[in-house]
Amino acid sequence: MVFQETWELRARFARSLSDMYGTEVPAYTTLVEVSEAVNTDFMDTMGAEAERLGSIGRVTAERHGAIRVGSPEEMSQVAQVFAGFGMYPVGFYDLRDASKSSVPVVSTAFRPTDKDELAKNPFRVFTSMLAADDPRFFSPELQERLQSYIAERHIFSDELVAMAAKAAEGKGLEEVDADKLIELATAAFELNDEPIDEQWYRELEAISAVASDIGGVRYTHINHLTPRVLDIDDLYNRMEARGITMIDEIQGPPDWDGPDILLRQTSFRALDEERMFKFADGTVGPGALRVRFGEVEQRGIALTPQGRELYDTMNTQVDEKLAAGSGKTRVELAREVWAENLPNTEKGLREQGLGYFTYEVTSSAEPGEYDAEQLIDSGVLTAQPIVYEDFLPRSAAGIFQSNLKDEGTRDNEQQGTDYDLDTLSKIVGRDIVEPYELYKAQEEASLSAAAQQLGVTIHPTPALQS
Ligand code: OOG
Ligand code: NI
Repeated sequence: MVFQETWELRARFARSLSDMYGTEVPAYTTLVEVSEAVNTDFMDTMGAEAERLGSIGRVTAERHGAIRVGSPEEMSQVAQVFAGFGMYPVGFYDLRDASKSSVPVVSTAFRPTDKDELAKNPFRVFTSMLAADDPRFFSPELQERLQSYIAERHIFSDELVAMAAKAAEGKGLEEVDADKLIELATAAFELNDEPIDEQWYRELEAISAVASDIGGVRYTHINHLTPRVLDIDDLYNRMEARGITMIDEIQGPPDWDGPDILLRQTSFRALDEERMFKFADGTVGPGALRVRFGEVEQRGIALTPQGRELYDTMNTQVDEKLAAGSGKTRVELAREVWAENLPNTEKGLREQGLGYFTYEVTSSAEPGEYDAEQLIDSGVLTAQPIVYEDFLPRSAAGIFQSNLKDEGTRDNEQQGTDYDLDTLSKIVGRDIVEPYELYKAQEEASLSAAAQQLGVTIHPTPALQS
């Protein structure tokens, strides 16, 4: 019997979902192939510098998934499943207001939180819960039907939840149990071919395609699986060259003359998928659905709260310039705004406290007190950027939105239901961590280890002063 540790379970789970999704959505396999080619070529051109934001081994295996659940109960169950794979909730995203289309969900991402676990396998799943109780989207009468429809389904079996709990408790599983866990967990996210109640599905779809995708069927499924590339502009062009139409723009930061920051994402549009429907007259037959798509991402440096504030301000400026109408595209304007506002070197980001880094000792120092930057300048320390492991609400809303056929409906006269990090934490059954706390703790730990090793005092970097 071979014991499989948590990270091995997580790596197997990611691989198993990827294999399953490749059979369901063949264009995903193309996306993975093109991503791998982009990464290999980028390595060839850039050499060691290519791995500054993650080893090629990690990046090649790296995926994020997206799933959508229907109720607090399902959210708490899925959290228990992910805990078995060492994936914990990080970040709160309210997509109801981040988008002009009707997207009635609140979300978190389940992911490893420890840097060594992330290095072994960083699988993360963006997980959205339907806000069925939000009166802006659902009338009291519909809300009741929707909630009882969802309450009757059983997506995560007791056996799956129990096996995941055993994995969480023992920090891994013996091989036989591990096989079972992977099998059950993969099946829980597989597309089910049970005929869909046409009337019910279309009733919800008229309000929001996201609502029908979640609450119009008796199962959940992986909505997309996203590989990571080292050069998303190259990927975008190669996909278009292959005749796969991508959404109009790459979401997030522009391609610019400076370090990669946060997260850039793009996707190809959801494809029509033939599924079986049960019609009002009792007959069963094929119909079209359009929910699943392919997404790809490039990751950059994690920003501090000040860095993030600057990012948001720059976005607002770009929006204003775009609205003012200059004939330039969003990306062209963004490049200009960035060049004016954001330092274009890692050193600049560090000095202004905008990004997070870890520090490594590369030579010795005289006893004394130093600023980290001083030690870097004199070759005692080297700095490594901390990669952004999370998501961006605006990009997430953009991804949802670009894949909806129409905007759906929402009644803004009604008062929306309150959700925040605390209410969602209670639902999840575990404290949702703020991303900043994890990055900050990592920078702090590396600086205090360096100080100890050198026998000196290092003053906190600007990133740790807020
Ligand atoms: C999730 C959309 C958000 C991302 O990468 O920002 C997302 C969904 O479509 O369910 O996956
Ligand atoms: Ni995604």
